[in-house]
Formats: sequence, structure tokens, C-alpha cells
Amino acid sequence: MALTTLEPMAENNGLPAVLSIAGLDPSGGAGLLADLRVFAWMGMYGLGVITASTSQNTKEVKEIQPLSPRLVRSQLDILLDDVSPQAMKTGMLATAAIVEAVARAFANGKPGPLVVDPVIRSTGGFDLGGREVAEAIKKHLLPAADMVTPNLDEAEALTGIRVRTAADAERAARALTELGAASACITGGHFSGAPDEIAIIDGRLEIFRGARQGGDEQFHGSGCFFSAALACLLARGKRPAEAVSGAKALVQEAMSGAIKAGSGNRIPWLRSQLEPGKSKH
Ligand code: PXL
Repeated sequence: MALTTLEPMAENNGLPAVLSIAGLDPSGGAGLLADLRVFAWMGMYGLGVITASTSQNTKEVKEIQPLSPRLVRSQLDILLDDVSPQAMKTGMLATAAIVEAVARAFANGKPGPLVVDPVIRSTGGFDLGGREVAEAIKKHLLPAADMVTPNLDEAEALTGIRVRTAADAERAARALTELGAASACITGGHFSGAPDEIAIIDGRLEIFRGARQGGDEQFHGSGCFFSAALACLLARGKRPAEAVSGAKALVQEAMSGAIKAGSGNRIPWLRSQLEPGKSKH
């Protein structure tokens, strides 16, 4: 069908819009490409504001080139002037100045709930913003966050609390809410024991129990997947606790169906979603 014969999309054809503000990982395992894939799997209309390009594959990150904070802000402003996402997430913001630019864009209100995935370092240990970004997130972005989703290292970088046990995680999650996030969920994938998520939601401790997938295997982009799925469920109007447990179930399913795109870490994949050439509808 010729494009010109298409009807204009009324309210995105009923699809909730979700925005990711994140970096580009060309391997598609993490960052914007991974988020957009999760959004599509979950029946969302995906929007993306890019913060940085990286050169990397499934094995290693080689280089990062952040965009100017001005260009990140300009992408956000023109987009939000026209389209209203039902939820948003941030991933790699790369520099303190970009964190500030994004936070300032939401200083006078947001179109929908915001999930902050405080990306600071890659699983392989590459610096994706480091201490300066952690400080800027803490100071500028947490107050705008409806939910912050750090792993153990990120929780420690944001709060200064060394997180090894569930009790440490509870203290760190509470500290994150005291720093301004409405809710905080510490992702348990890096716990040495069970991969439980430990959250403070509306001031209450909530523990989401999980079983470990693939032994000690590290996946590329599981944190991005989790926060993207969480944003989609919030966009659908789920309450925060329901959204966390739904996102956890999805990331576990995706880890058990993970694909090996290169010779590095496997990438979470939802095999129950559309298969190429087959429609569920
Ligand atoms: O998984 C964290 C992450 C997020 N965003 C981008 C990344 C990575 C890890 O490498 O490259 C763009």
C-alpha cells in the first residue's frame, strides 16, 4: 500500500507511547536498540532520544562519544512538544551535563511516569559515566524519578552504602527514596544468593523473589530490558509493584530464551513474542 493512502494515526492507533532516553549500543544488546525492541514486543509505540554513540560488540565497549547536552535537550523538547509518552525511561546518560539537561526538561512536569536506570558502568567494567554521572543523577534526576532501578554497584555508587545483603539493599533503597525517587527497586541479578529484587514502593518494603537463570551467567542488557519493560507496564497503568513483578517475570523469561548474537554475553530475548513471518493476531 502506498504510504500516502495510509490513514493518519489516531492516538498512535491506540498504542501507548513510551520514550527511552539512552545511548546507542550497535550490538543491540543494551541501550536504545534494546529498549525499542522491548517496547515493540510489549505492543508499545517506541520513541527514542539518543544521548551518546558507543562503539562496542557483545564482548566489549571500546569508545563512547556523548552528544552535546544542548542536542539532547533539543531532541526532547521538539519531541515532547508534539507527542506525549505514557511513560519514559532513562538509560546511559553518559555525562553529568546530559543528566542535568534531561532533569531540567522535567523540572516543570513530565508527560508520564519516569523510570531512571542509573547506568554508570558496563557489566564488563567499562566506565559509562562513572562518579560524575552518579553524583548528577543523585542531585538532579532522582527527584524526578517515579522509580529508580539500580543494580548493586549502582545502588552503592548513588548512596555510598555497600550492598551485599538484602538488609543492605533495603537500606540503600530507602536512601534512594530519601534522595527524591518516589520508589526504588534494587535489581538482584548480581546478588551472590537468590536474585531477589528489593524495593521500597510508596514507603513500604517489597521483595520480589526470583530463581537464578543460567547459573552465574551475565547477560548483556538485562538491566536495560528490566527498566524498559517496567516503563511499558507503567504506561499500561499498572501500579508500581505490579509493574516490577511483571517486568521481573519478563526479564526472567527473556534470559531463559537469550540469544547468542556474537561471542560475548548472551542477549535476553522473548521467544514467546512474534516469530518472524508469523502474526499472533
Ligand atoms: O547495560 C548498560 C548499558 C546501557 N546503555 C548502553 C550500553 C550499556 C552497556 O554496555 O552500552 C548504550
